[in-house]
Amino acid sequence: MNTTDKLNEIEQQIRESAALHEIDKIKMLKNIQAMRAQKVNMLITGVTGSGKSSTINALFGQQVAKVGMGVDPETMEIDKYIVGGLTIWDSPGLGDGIENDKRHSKKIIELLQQKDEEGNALIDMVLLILDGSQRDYGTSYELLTKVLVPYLGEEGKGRILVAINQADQAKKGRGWDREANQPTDALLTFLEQKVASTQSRIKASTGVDIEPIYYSAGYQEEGEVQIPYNLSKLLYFIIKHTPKNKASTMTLESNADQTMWGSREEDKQYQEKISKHLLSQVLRRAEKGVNIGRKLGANFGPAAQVVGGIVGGVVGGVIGMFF
Ligand SMILES: Nc1nc2c(ncn2[C@@H]2O[C@H](COP(=O)(O)OP(=O)(O)O)[C@@H](O)[C@H]2O)c(=O)[nH]1
Ligand SMILES: [Mg+2]
Repeated sequence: MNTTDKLNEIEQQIRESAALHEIDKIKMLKNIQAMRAQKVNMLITGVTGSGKSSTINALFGQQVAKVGMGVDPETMEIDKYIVGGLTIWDSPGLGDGIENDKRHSKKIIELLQQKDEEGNALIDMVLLILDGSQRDYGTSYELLTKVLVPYLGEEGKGRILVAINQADQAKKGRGWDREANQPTDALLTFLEQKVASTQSRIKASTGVDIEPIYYSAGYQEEGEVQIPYNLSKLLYFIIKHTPKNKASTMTLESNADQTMWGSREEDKQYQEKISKHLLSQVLRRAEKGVNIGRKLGANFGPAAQVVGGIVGGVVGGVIGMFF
């Protein structure tokens, strides 16, 4: 089901629900109308091989981007994927040689300067992917310093998310618990240190405080499959770095395959946050005083409980486990 179908289904179930007040229904249907029209644009960048395509596929469906394809530098265009209301721009970062770097920077700068119909910046958020198996992020720091931070503008700084992929390969595969698909404690410590040093390097070179997160997009190769790690966390941080009213599109377009989103306690906490964000967008201004509390229960109004059930049932995937 695409976003339009999902929203139609949610709308219909809200209309037909005997448990909701008419006034609340009208407000929610208006919210859904606004969500339907909402377009969101994200730029994914990072050195070739960092896992941009794999990440796009893990987040938004396995068929979106081609994995393991280097770009042809001569004809280099920024790849563009349209997933319903979400447009993903996929561009290599720096590190492909002086000439190519110039071309890539120019294309990214052009994109960052593009405006939408309302005259606002077209790009809503930027995901910079670092390769966790590498140690030197010099070219990515340069991209941040010379391109992303200056051209996103002052208020755009909060729109940059730095994410370290291939957490499983951070120590050449050592310390990765394949059974549990998560790092051992030793690797966790290593990853935390990597985050801290990356954060201070970014601060030193750009003056901007950006706290990276780590994850693994996973891979599928010759019958071997490794599912993602911390993907729910990644989606939640993407949402957090996107304008609030636009981020629901990302959840609605996210991978319907529930197994991708993980079932550890930490995964569930992020799934809960993602669920509440989407629910709050449907409930906006409806049910006066509605409080998206810690749990669906005492703090939730009756409408929120009903609508949570409807939304969770229709959207499934990353939020299917919460409601
Ligand atoms: N082990 C492991 N391999 C990964 C991960 N993410 C991507 N890869 C592999 O890294 C290679 C490059 O990935 P790709 O998504 O094409 O990178 P891109 O050039 O940035 O788009 C492919 O062979 C992927 O299967 C990961 O989290 N763990
Ligand atoms: Mg790619």
